[in-house]
Amino acid sequence: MKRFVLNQSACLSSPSRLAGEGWGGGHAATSAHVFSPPSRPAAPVDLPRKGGGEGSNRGDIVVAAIALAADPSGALYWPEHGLLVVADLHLEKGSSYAARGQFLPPYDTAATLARLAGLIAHYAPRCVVALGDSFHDGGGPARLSAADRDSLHGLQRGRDWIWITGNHDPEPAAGIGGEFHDTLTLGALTFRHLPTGAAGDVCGHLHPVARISQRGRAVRRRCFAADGTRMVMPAFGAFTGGLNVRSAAFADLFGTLAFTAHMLGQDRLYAFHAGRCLVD
Ligand SMILES: [Mn+2]
Repeated sequence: MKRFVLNQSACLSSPSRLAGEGWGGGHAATSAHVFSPPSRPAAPVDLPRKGGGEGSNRGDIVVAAIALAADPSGALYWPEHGLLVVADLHLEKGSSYAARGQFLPPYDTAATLARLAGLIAHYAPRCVVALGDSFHDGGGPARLSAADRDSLHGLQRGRDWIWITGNHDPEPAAGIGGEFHDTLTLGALTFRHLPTGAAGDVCGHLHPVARISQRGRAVRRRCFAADGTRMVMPAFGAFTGGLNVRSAAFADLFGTLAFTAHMLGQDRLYAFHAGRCLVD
């Protein structure tokens, strides 16, 4: 398996133009591999207050003592490295289904790229990491429309772009720019598609969603699933399905229900102990 260890020369080559004040951190990194110990403990999970307020974790999720800014869109930003991470884009899912005679709305790629463009404009990342299953199938890159391909290349201009391989897209593809790697290790964190349970893993693949009951009404949202040691990111792509965090796959990964579902809200995250989340 090809592994990639990020060093100072990669992803740290261009000057920082950090957007998104209030995410914390934000200073340009002087070393890719040396981290100060966290100045505060891991953010406690805020459970709903009586009356329905869900509580907010203000967007920071700690993994292996590193505070990552979790965006309500489902992306992750690591300010110290100017690193923006998105998982499971599943681009060209619509055209993949259409080729098999099953209709899905055809503009999923454009919609996903537009959301990604908004994030890139906001964070101005030095490096974007797509955490695997970036295309729904191996033929996806060739089916990109000219407009979508131009959009993608526009997003890549002036920054590094790393495609992590996934089970849907295990092979490097032509015409989509970027570099292809199976994993990316940066400091204490390893970005990979399939969860392994290892400390410091930031993964995708499972498309976590959480379901809770608020004042008698069930709410089901995509979420980050994390326990302070490892994280599973939500799928970023349009029209991607989700797997309930109460499914066995998550119990297998985290060992117990001692993890947190950080549900994606309109403009912030809502954190719930997994044990509070409902099964489907
Ligand atoms: Mn996958």
